[in-house]
Amino acid sequence: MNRREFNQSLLSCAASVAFPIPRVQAALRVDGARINQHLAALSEFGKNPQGGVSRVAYTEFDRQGREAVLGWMREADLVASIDAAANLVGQRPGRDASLKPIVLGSHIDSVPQGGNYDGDVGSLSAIEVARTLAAAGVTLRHPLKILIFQNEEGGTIGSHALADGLDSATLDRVAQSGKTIREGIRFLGGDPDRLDSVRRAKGDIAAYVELHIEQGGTLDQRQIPIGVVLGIVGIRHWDVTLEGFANHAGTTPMDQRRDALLVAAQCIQAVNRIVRSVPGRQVGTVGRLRVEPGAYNVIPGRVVFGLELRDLEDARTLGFHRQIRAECERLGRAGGVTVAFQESLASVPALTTPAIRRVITDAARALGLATLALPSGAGHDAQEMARLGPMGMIFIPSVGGISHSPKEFSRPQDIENGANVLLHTLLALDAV
Ligand code: HGY
Ligand code: MN
Ligand code: MN
Repeated sequence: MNRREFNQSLLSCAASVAFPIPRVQAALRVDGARINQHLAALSEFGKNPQGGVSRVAYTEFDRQGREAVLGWMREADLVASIDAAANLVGQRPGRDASLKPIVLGSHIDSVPQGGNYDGDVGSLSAIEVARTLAAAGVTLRHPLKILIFQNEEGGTIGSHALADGLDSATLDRVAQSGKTIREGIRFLGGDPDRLDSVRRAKGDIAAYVELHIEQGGTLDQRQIPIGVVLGIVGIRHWDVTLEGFANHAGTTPMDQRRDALLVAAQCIQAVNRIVRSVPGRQVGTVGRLRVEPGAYNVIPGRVVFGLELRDLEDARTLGFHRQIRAECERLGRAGGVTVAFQESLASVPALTTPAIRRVITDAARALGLATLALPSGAGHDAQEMARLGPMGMIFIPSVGGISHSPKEFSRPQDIENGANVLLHTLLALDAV
């Protein structure tokens, strides 16, 4: 079956669905080849020799990638700008200026040694959706806004600026790049002294929809092309500081030490034991560890490790935290080491809007694509945007369930499918 026959078959299928959009719009499709070309071009900014990218927020690579995205926004006939929080903004008026905007978006910053798809697929697909509408001469009823949020990986910072503002503790926090968030916002062309200008309130948007790779393996294992997200986990981070006593490694007997790293190791074991002690999808990770003074011949006197806990219910996350903290304090007393927890991130879980889930499911079905409803184990800007209005998320498969890795990969056809579902979800939401 050639492409024209394929589209004709889909058109008849679309007509059979209770789809409130005009038939000519039902036939619209994105240019999947262009999305995949832009993904390849974006992957050059921060490219790693082993594959993937280190396009960490607030680095020169991040800034260069953003410049490319601003250019693609303009090619899509969007008015492109940078807001005070340093988010990239692409907008186009609708036929009815009294309506609130429908927002599409995601991010293009990556973790160190990350992949070429996390955030990038949703960002470039959103721009392609706008370009497809412009090329077809379709003006939506609602204003269209595309937001590429800054520093999603550092704690959904750009979207948090809209939904809840950024307090001084957050602005002064040192990000992965080594810049403070305040310095990073300036570096990317924002103005941390004018953050009030980006603050939004509940009801300021008509809807937010984000396309993203699943980052887990469910869709790939079950060979289902589209995921309809049920909800997004909450994520909490703590910096755990252990203070023992640095001493000579050769002259200090084993039973007279206050070894901060030994107790930290016992605490990390406890994190794993406690999080796995009850059934559920909760996860707990220690991904960062700093040992001082960090020499072969000195007993570690000070250790700081980063604790992350995630669950769809915040109360469960806080329950695990209480158990872990009590156990670490007990281990500290036994080892002559003090233990202090300092919370550094708290993003609350967000359920998606059932009506938008139905629209996404119908859009996929009209395109002949099977769907599966599933939760997101990854955090997203969408959970911040859920504070401002109805929210939905569309997933496409991550091959092997790999993400935050140079081996992260999504198939070009899956990317095109996801972008078409995003396009038809937007058209359906605009029609209501
Ligand atoms: O860490 C996350 O869950 C997301 O990829 N930032
Ligand atoms: Mn992401
Ligand atoms: Mn990520």
